[in-house]
Amino acid sequence: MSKVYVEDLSKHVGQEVRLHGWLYNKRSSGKIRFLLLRDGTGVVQGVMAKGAVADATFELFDQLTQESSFSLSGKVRKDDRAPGGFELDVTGMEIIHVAKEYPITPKEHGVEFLADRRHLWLRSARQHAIMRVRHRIIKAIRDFFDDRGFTLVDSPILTPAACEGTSTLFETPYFDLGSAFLTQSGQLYAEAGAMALGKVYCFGPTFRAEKSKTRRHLTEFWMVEPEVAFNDLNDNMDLAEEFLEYIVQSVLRDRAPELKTLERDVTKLQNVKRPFPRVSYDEAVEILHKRGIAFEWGNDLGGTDETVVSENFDRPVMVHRYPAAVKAFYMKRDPANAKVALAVDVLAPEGYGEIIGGSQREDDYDLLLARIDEQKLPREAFDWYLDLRRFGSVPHSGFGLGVERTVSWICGLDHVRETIAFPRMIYRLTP
Ligand code: NSS
Repeated sequence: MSKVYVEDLSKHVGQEVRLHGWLYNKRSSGKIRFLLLRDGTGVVQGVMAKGAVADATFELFDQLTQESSFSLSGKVRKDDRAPGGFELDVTGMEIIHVAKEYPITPKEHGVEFLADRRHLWLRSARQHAIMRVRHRIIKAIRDFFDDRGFTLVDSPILTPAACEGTSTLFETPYFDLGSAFLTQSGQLYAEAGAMALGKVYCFGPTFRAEKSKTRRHLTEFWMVEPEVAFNDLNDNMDLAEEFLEYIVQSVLRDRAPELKTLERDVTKLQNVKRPFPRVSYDEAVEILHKRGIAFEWGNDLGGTDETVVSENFDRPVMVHRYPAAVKAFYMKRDPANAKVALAVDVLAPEGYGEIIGGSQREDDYDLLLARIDEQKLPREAFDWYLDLRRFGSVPHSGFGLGVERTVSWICGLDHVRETIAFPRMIYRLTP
């Protein structure tokens, strides 16, 4: 008898198969027992009739508690009324492990209660759907760059210095060398990669000791960062919009059932097609003023400001040319206006805020050195980075996309804590 997964049942109609999984639910009606088996690829109902199995097997039903592990053998039958389209006429069953009383029941649980049991919560249908969408997004990210001639050059996680400001660094002792810092972004190393390989990306976990306790902030999150030699800010925006369209359309195509489980309004995602609107920071400030918000030129856009700006559009909006003073040291100033940096943030629609941050990089040695000094960054730690401006410097650009914020937006979630299997936030390090 072949060992199969629920997702493959369509290939085995009329055949006798064996499934392994966990008890999702059960009920009995007269001489028939119904068992819902979930195996990670789907859920199928097993129908066990008295007389169709040995009496001892029929009695086993009573021992099965929620989340007990077991195997079912039976004949696959097509049934259009069944959730997955198939049912199993059970001929045999074996219990693998009887679960203790399972803490997560179909009733409503508080978020903290569930977060404390995240290792079990992942078995729930909603979480299962989110993890499947996340995986598809990550695959789309890799496929997009791999298909376009980018080389993956991963950046180190233990680093000697800050990339995105010194206030959110996680520090750890490092043998005789003093302190190491968990990376906030792989960008500086990706720039070195781009000078060697032209088009590169790095993709890995990044860390920010963010004091922010919001629905958009994690202390550990995954970021993908493409970096391209000879790309200017416009090329960078072209790449970002093609990339986001590709991700969203891939998920729409391949994860429709999951989006349905999540009750996501997919019409909002179908709009995510190029070209995306591009507005300058100045224009964004005007939008805020028109909406009666007392926003001062020179400040960074806050979460609420981003929401107000993005409400004007039905797809992601690219806000470019921010005041240089609120942006990172490595960004190139606009030759037409030294007050602004050649930066771009992509704001997701529906109030999801910034999902991409990027820029054209400062490629002039003297200007970059001046910025490092201005921001009181340690020169020695950046000497290797300055080398990129000493030896064949070229215009180049890149950006970083936060995976969790993207998952949150595409799934339509309230909080990033559900977008990653084991979220890390200022107030949560467990499980
Ligand atoms: O700080 S960023 O805006 N930009 C960078 O780190 C650049 N060095 C990227 C680059 O040009 N290569 O962060 C990029 C994205 C941002 O838009 C969010 O989507 C995400 O990273 N991000 C976060 N996600 C979750 N939690 C936190 N705390 C967080 N911070 C940034």
